[in-house]
Amino acid sequence: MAKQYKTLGEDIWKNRVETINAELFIFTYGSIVAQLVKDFEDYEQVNKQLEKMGYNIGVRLIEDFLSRSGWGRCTDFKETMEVISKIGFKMFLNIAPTVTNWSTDSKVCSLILDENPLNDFVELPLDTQHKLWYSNILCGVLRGALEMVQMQIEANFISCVLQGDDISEIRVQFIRHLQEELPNADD
Ligand code: MYR
Repeated sequence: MAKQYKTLGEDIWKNRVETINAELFIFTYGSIVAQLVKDFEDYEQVNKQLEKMGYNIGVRLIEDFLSRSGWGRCTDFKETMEVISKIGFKMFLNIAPTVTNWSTDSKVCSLILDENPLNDFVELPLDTQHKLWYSNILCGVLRGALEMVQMQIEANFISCVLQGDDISEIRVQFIRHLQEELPNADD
C-alpha cells in the first residue's frame, strides 16, 4: 500500500513541478515570518499567526488535494496520516515525512520531517530557541485540511532542526470526528 501512495504522489508532483518556482515560495514564506516577528515581537504570537494562516490555506487546499489525487475516504486516522504524508506532503512540498511514534490508542502520532524545503536558506537567531516554530504554518494546514473532511486534530512542532534539534517533529493528535452540519429544521 505504501508503494501505491508513493507512485501516486510522484506522478502528481512530476506533472506540476514545472509550474512552481519553489525558491520564490520559500523566500516569500521567509519574509512573511520575518514581518510577523517584527510586528508581534512575541514568538508565541508569531506561532499562532502562522498556524492561523496555515489553517486558512488548509481549508482551501483540501479541495485541490482531493480532486488532483482522486483519493476517497480513509478508513481510520492511521490511514489518513499515511495519505497526508505520502500523497499530501509529496504533492505540495515534494517530501514524505515519516509517520511514527504512535500512541497505544492510535490517536497521536508524529510526522518526522527528514527534509523541509521551508527551512532552506534559513538560520534563526539564538534567542528564538524553542520559542519560534518557523514552519508552524504546516500545523495549521493540517488542521484546516482535516477539518474539511470532518476530523478535528491538533498539530504542534515539538522539535526542529532550525532550533538545533536532531530532527523536526510535528506531533498530531486526533481529537474527534465532526458531525456534518445538519440543516436547521426552522430554516
Ligand atoms: C478522508 O478520509 O476524507 C480523506 C482524508 C485525506 C486528508 C488529506 C489531507 C491532505 C493535507 C495535505 C497537507 C500538505 C501539507 C503541505
